[in-house]
Amino acid sequence: MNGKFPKIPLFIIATILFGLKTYIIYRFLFHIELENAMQELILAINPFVSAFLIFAISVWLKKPTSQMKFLRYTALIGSVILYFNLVFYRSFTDFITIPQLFQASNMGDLGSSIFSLLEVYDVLLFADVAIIWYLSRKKSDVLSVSYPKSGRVFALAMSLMLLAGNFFLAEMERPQLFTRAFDREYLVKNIGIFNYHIYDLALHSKVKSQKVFADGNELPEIKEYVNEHVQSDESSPLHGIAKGKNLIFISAESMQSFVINNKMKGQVITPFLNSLTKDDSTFYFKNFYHQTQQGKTSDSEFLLENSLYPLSRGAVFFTHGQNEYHALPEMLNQKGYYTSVFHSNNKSFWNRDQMYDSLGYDHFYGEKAFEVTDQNSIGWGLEDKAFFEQSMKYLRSQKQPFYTKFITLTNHFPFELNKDKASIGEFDSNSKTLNNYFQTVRYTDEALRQFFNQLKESGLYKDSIIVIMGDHYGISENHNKAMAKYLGKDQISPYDHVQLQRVPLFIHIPGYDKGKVMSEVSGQIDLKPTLLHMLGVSTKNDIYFGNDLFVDDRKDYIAFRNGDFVSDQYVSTDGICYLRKSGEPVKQKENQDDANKSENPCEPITQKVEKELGYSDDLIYGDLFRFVNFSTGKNSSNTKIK
Ligand code: GP9
Ligand code: MN
Repeated sequence: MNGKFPKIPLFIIATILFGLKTYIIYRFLFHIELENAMQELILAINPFVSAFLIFAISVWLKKPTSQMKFLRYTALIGSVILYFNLVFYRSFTDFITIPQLFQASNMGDLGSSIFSLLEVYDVLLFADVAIIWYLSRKKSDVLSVSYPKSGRVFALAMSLMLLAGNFFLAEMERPQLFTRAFDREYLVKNIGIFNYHIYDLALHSKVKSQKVFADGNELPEIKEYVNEHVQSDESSPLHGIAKGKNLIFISAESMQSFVINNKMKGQVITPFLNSLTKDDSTFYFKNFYHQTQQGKTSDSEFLLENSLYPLSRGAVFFTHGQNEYHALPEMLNQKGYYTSVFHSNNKSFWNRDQMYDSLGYDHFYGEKAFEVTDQNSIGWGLEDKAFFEQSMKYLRSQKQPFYTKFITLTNHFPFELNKDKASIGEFDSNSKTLNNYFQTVRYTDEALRQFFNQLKESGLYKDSIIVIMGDHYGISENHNKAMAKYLGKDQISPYDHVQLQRVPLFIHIPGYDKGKVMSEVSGQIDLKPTLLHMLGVSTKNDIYFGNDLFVDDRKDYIAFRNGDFVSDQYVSTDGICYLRKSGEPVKQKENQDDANKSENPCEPITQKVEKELGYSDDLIYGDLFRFVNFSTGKNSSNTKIK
């Protein structure tokens, strides 16, 4: 009987069985969204690649019994890891991260409901382990392998090649998958859950070790710098103007300033926002810049809530979601505010679920809080009009005063909209992206008008201030040619590119009548102190890198994450210093020698920018806020390292 058993090595059988099981779990038990055939393919391949990678290690074990033991225990451990993730997923629609594993509250939540998360058919998920276990015990003599060294090396080479192939496809499908690290679901669907855990472990260890070496001694220097060069003691004329009022903040997806008060083929693009620029109750900032990097929307949120810079690589929401912060929601909570976010997307996207906890939000209304149907969704999900409409019932029942952040979605790349919902035509250029953009921008503009009306109807309007901000650019450099056509230019110069990073900012104060268009150079880093001061909250002991937008004593530049900047007089980008008003490069003396190098007028500001970015990074990497007692402003030396 033994002799007739087909001689397929057990590590191959295990690869097939375990790979298949993993695929079934990915495909049918996790709700992973697959947008195209390529994603389907990657999802089908990666379970087998991971399984082969692990099981093929067994060929290095000489004794058949050791090989068999290795295979059955690896299959068991792998299955338990998968199953834990599945149970966790059923509760949180997310994958386990190392910090979450040690976060008592998360596991506590699971503890009470764990039995409701188990299904009878789950037993079947261990069928492969049972088969592998049985075969490894009964057929060890025929199913073990004894390869010469070359065979073993071949198996290893094969594992690595498969892995490289998988990573290559993943990188093709989702460029910068690893550096941007924006979503666990993307990672799992592209590289598999086991590689994801390894990645998570590596990231976690890196973050942890940077933290361990920080002890708070860096703080006095940073504080001294911000006190001297950034933060101002000047009191804002609008200090306390909205004391006790609700703060409604709207992050307008991919909204850039170039559409405001502008036309496309003779059609007004944003009639509602245009009307706000002329409204007495509104301050409109026309030289306001986004300062985001790879973390896109999440970076803009980070800037808003903390007045710290996002990181130059990766999304700080993802990499430092466990840090101690002293953020806008937390500070407003302390003043009796109820704080929440409305955003109809998966809660784990950009690691928002974790980060919002760290920022101190009371509640996050994610995708599940909304009724999303085929009729009311497109592209990234729920359309903005339905989003605001459906949010009203929650908003009305919130305890006041509240700070609520809304994040819109419809105006997201690739700017899709059903034709019957579009109020203006398309642009015509070689870029479908730019052609579509105007329609979705208009759609969001209409959704905002509708929301203002609903706020008025609900009675909330008069007790609130409403802030609308574009989160980051929508039209990237890839569309420069089309953009030049739209703007009537020959080309988009580096200077133009910087100017295109302007996003609109509106601060609307019902009942106020001295609003105007503000032309100061300003950026997302300025929001936290500005809004806190308007709500009458002191920022005396706080550490931040922006300025109140209504005081005169401001640092006169806005730093971008890559070290470029815009100041009152200059724009510095690509190592070239331009005059801000004219866009002309600053003429430097010819035959410049070392002595007059400092005559580049951008240079002193560049140095300040680098210093500031470095300090902000130090605060984040070292998780230094855990050493600060913000009620006294003193260092608290006895804070334990988390
Ligand atoms: C997704 C939304 C858009 O939740 O925030 O993200 P983005 O791609 O703009 O960062
Ligand atoms: Mn965005």
